[in-house]
Amino acid sequence: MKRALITGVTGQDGAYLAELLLGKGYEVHGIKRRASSFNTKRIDHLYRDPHESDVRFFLHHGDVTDSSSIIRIMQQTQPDEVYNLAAQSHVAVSFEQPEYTADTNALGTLRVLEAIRILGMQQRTRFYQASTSELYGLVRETPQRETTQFYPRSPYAIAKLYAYWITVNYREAHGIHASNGILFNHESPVRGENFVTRKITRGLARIKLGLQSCLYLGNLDARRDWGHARDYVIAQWLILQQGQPNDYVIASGIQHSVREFVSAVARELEIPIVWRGTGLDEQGLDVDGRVIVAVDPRYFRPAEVDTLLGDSSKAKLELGWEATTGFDELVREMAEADLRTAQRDALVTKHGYRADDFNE
Ligand code: NDP
Ligand code: GDR
Repeated sequence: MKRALITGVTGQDGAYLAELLLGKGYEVHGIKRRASSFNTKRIDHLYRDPHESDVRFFLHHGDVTDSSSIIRIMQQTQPDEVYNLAAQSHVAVSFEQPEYTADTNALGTLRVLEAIRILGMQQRTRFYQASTSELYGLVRETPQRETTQFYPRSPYAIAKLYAYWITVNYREAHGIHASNGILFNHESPVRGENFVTRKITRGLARIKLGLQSCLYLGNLDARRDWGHARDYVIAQWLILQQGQPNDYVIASGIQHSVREFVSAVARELEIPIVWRGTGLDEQGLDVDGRVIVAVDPRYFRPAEVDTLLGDSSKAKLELGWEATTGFDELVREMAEADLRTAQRDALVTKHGYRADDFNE
């Protein structure tokens, strides 16, 4: 039985990856952070009482800013594969917490690689690094591929640049099977609520049911290459199954603007939107002329990544990987999930309770 260790197991990708690996018969160990409230909502369906038989999913308290916890967990679990997904993953937040972001995203990666080296596991343990299309930032070539020059535009991306290169360095210097997946934006119904796609599906679903009056967004002209997290974790696994370590762009190859994402969700939820204004004064009005979407400059970033579009031909050729969930299907799945949650919240509110009282 293969054994995997996932840092960031409580996040969007961690949850999909743990489910994928358990389905493939792996024993899966995940690192979770101690928090004052439950942070395992995305993986609770996978967790079983350790007293039951045939339990293959285990959680360990740890933090990638804390070397000793990483070394201890690595030593205890002796994984064949390590997926380093832990990160302060919000680009806008990284401008407010640049030092913490660097500690987690850059040095955190170094600490995981060092744990492999210190414990002498270079020959046994394969390493996957969650690299990102944000490395391309101010794009030098379209579409972006593995050879495109990096130009990071945020503390988040600059920390991830270090993580990318330290992964390459440990491969070349210490012979570790260490690879980067340069993943473009990928989303799902369990995407964090403050990333733009989920903010839109959740916001418009709540507006439809009268739980919220307006959705405030930042740059509606930003263009992204959006795919589904379920497809993208398959690429993460495939990368570690290759004979040789390497770096791969993982993308859908299709690009949409934030405004187009809003329109697609509105269509799906049958809320007709008319757009008025341009840039700062941009508004989306419903059929009765009410403002249901508005630009709030507070969501603009000090330096923006305007456009990203990936070319994953190398992954197709060498891994046999392709994105299978299209944009419309992604929008539908996310909008339907948030509509169901909004319907439940509306019912609870109607009966005089607070929706939060019923959230697990
Ligand atoms: P999430 O923000 O959903 O998950 C991040 C995970 O990292 C959470 O489990 C979080 O724990 C954990 N974490 C944060 N800080 C620490 C720390 N100091 N020590 C240990 N764990 C920590 O991100 P995604 O699942 O969307 O992304 C996974 C990885 O892939 C990230 O590294 C991200 O930067 C990268 N990436 C994501 C892309 C995307 O479009 N989703 C695209 C390209 C790269 P907690 O739950 O306690 O907060
Ligand atoms: P991104 O994702 O920064 O690409 O990073 P996000 O969804 O936060 O932003 C995408 C684009 O939408 C614009 N935008 C808004 N963004 C947010 N969050 N909130 C808003 O209200 C809003 N309005 C407009 C942003 O300016 C941006 O241009 C994600 C993360 O998952 C990273 O960890 C990952 O590395 C990259 O994707 C690939």
